[in-house]
Amino acid sequence: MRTASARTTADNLGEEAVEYYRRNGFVRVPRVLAPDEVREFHDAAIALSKRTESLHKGAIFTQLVNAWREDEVLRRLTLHPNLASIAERLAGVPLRLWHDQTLIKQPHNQRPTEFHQDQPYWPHADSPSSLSAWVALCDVPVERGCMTFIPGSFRRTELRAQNLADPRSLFEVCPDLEWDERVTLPLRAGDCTFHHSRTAHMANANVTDEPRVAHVVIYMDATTRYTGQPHVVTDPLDLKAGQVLEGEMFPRLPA
Ligand SMILES: O=C(O)CCC(=O)C(=O)O
Repeated sequence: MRTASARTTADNLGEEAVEYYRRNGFVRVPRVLAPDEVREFHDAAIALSKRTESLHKGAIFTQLVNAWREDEVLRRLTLHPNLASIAERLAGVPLRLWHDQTLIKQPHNQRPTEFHQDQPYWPHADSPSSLSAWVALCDVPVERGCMTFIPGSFRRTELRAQNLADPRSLFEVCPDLEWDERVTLPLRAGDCTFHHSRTAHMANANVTDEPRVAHVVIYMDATTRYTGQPHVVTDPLDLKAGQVLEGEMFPRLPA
């Protein structure tokens, strides 16, 4: 058991963590949630996965998008002021919620999430600082599917979308990234990694007997405009290309 110590907040997060994030495009932040919160959010994520259909239909993960709209407990996690305050300190600009997703890798799922950048999937213009908080709701050692990042890859802003089901996709789009350093970050329950939306990342397969339960809160620059590109979050909304993504679906955070 890990000994209890203080939660990390935006106020006590060291300046070296902020500098590390700005240099590399990701950072590990321990203890963003208290242990009793982790248990409550973990159980809510598992319960939601039993009553909701996964958006992803393959074996990579069970993907529950905009869980905060479906479940009051997960809503508190997605809108969590501590997560949002740390995200804002790292990004250094005002943020909004873009969306969340609960991602569960089932026991022995056999499939990694392959290297990709997030931003090319999104219908976003004017969002240079968007980032994700990937929160571990259980212990996530390497064997359960923690994240691996390529430092500095967020500077590759020109790349077309990569396929997270194809292990060669990122390296076909950008061959030189194949030879860059990779950093793998196991997490204890309640820890978090933050990654910039252009940071190339992957997650291992879960080869353990327990599900890997992660909840990802995705923040965008408060000024982000809609491009009209198809996306599951924006398709049902009556939006016009060029408008700022704002309103109740995209609240300012921290509130
Ligand atoms: O958790 C995973 O398997 C992948 C997560 C991911 O790609 C993301 O949060 O952007």
